Parts: sequence; C-alpha cells; structure tokens
Amino acid sequence: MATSCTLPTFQLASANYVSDHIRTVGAQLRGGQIDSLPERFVWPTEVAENLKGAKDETIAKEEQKLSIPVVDLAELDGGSVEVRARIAKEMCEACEEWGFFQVINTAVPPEIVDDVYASAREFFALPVEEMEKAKEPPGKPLQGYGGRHSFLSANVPWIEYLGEYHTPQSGVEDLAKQVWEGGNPKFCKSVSDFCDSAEQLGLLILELLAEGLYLPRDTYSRHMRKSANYVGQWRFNYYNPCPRPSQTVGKPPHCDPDVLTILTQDQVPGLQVKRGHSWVTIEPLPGAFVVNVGDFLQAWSNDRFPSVEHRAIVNEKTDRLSIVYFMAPPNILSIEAPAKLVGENQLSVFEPFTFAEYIATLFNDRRNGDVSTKILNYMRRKKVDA
Ligand SMILES: O=C(O)CCC(=O)C(=O)O
Repeated sequence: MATSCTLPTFQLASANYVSDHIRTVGAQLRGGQIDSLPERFVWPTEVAENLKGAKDETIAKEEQKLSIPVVDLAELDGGSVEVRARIAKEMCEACEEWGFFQVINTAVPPEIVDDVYASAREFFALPVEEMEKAKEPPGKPLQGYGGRHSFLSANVPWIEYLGEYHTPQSGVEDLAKQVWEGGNPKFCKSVSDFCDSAEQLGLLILELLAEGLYLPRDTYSRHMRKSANYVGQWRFNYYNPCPRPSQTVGKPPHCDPDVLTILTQDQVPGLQVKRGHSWVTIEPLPGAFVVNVGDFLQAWSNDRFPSVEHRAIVNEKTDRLSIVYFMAPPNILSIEAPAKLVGENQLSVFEPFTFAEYIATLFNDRRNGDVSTKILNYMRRKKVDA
C-alpha cells in the first residue's frame, strides 16, 4: 500500500528560530497577557485538525473509531511452533494493514520503563536555561535538547525533546555531563537499560516479521545487531499543555526514516496514525509498546509493510511524555528487498539505497522545500515502458 501524503509547502526556517519558549507562551496565554497563539505556532488546518479533506465525513468519523491491532506476546515464551507462527502472522497482518501495532506482555521489565520515565521527568522539570545546556548543536538535529525551533519547517511544533544515539556509540554520558555537573549516572543507566530492552524487543519483532514473510528468521535482525553497527537512537518527547490545542501540533505528520520504531507513551492519548482521511488515536495501554514500520522496512519488505504517516497532538489540561527508540540500519548497508519477496525475474519496487544516502536525500529535499512525508518515494524505481 503506497500512500501519497504530501503536505502543503512551508518556507523552511533558515536558522534556529529565535522565539519565546513554548512554556513562556503557554503561561502568557493562560495569564491573559496575550490572547491568541503566536503565528509561528499555528499550523495549517490540514495538519492540525482531525479530518484531512474528507469527502465523506461519516466515513472519516467511522475511521476515527478504529483502533490499531494489539499483539499479545504472553504465550510466546516456551510456546509451541504454532503459537509463534500465529503471533508472527498477526504482526505481519498488522504491518500490512496499518504499519502500526501495539505489543503487550513483552519481556521488558516494568521497572526499566518506570526508571526511564523518572529520568525524562527529572530532565523536563529543569529550568529552560538548564535544559539548554544540552541544546542540539547546529547541523545535528535531534541530538540533544530541542524546543525553540523546528528544523523541518517555519512552523514551530508544541514540543520539547531530548535525544541521542545509543549505538554505534552512546552519547548519553556526554549529554548528561553538559546538564549536570559530573554527569548523572542514574539518568544514564536508566536510558541505556531502556535502549537495551527496546533493542531486544525490536530484534524479536524483526525475527517474527521475517518468519511471517516465510523468510529465514535472521533476514533483517542480523543487520540490526550491535555487532553489525546498526544505528539506534532514543528520544524523549515532552508536550506541555497548550491553551489552544486545536491550532497547533506536538509532532507534525511524518513517517519515520528507520526500520522499526518502538515507543512507550504515558497514559495521556496524543499519538495518532493516519487512516484514509482521518487520524486514529492510539489509546495508551498500560505496559504496551507502540511499534511502527519505518521507511527502510517498507523498502526491505518490497512495499508489503507501509511506513505510515503519524503525528502527536497536544491538549489543554495535561502534559504528555513519550519515550522512543528508533532502529535504523548500519550506515553503509544497501537496503534491497530479499529475492523471495521480489519474485523471479522481477525488479524490487525501490532502488537499493543506504541509510547515509537516504538521510542526505531527506535533508536536501527538505532544504529545497519538500516537506512531503514520503521521501521514500524518491527511491521508487522508475517504470520503464515496454
Ligand atoms: O509522541 C508521540 O507519541 C509521537 C512521537 C513520534 O512520532 C516521534 O518521535 O517520531
């Protein structure tokens, strides 16, 4: 299922956006010092609202009531070959149909998730000047703390985030040293433990997906092990309450440029996935992880598993926190769908490409003003007329 999900064109911010901080603007609105959301936080209605040019609003509203599949891993451990095959099939169907699913009863210890939430909350409870000690360096978007500007467009989303690499080289200790004198060992351990657990879960899912596609179990996972130098990144997304939530977004619509994304959200809804003309909310389930297919897995599955557009909305009353682990292939690995998925004498749907090439395309085309969420379409093989 190839979706075309092109957004309106925005002007790109050429430099860091120097503006009041989200927290200041929120307080000014609540205190009545300003009475409308400053222009830069206001997103076009197609981005911020619930229906996207739906011709039939009844269908669109029905779509919104749907929910993404939930895959239960409870019976996997020590389960039969049949149980494993059933779970693999459920995951593949969820990926084909939605590009998203929730997974419950995983082997990730709940205290690892609790600890990383405590660390994220410790960070976002700091004054802005303290958080900004870890401000993302120019040219290294999404590494460090971001909150004043957006590198994707001139519109500013209602979000603060903190992120770094976990592998091939972990950046968490250097990051912590920028913020806390002498670092923060407890913070670093909670982040590393979370990433290690998310990575194990991701590897298991990649194995099950390969099995569900009748491929050798390690088809994808062998490239995504530490020994293969895969690229693993963590991110905390923090959404402050917003007094004008329907005019803005926390995270604008996008598709993930990775293989697999593993996300936990606190119990506040906000993550939404695109379905037809509507946005379907992914209801938080205690202990669950939201898993989604990234652009690379779409190519690696020869278009069987779509990488689907999603966004995060904000609300007026509560803050919201999501913690995410992104798994991307080793920089130099050429992504090409396995022959068995392509078929004899057929060509793969996408030209082979590496992560490094893809990221270069992503940022270059963004710089040239293309903010479509489907950069993967640049990698589609051109049709040759017979
Ligand atoms: O906060 C969320 O639920 C969505 C986060 C997300 O899509 C991202 O970090 O790429």
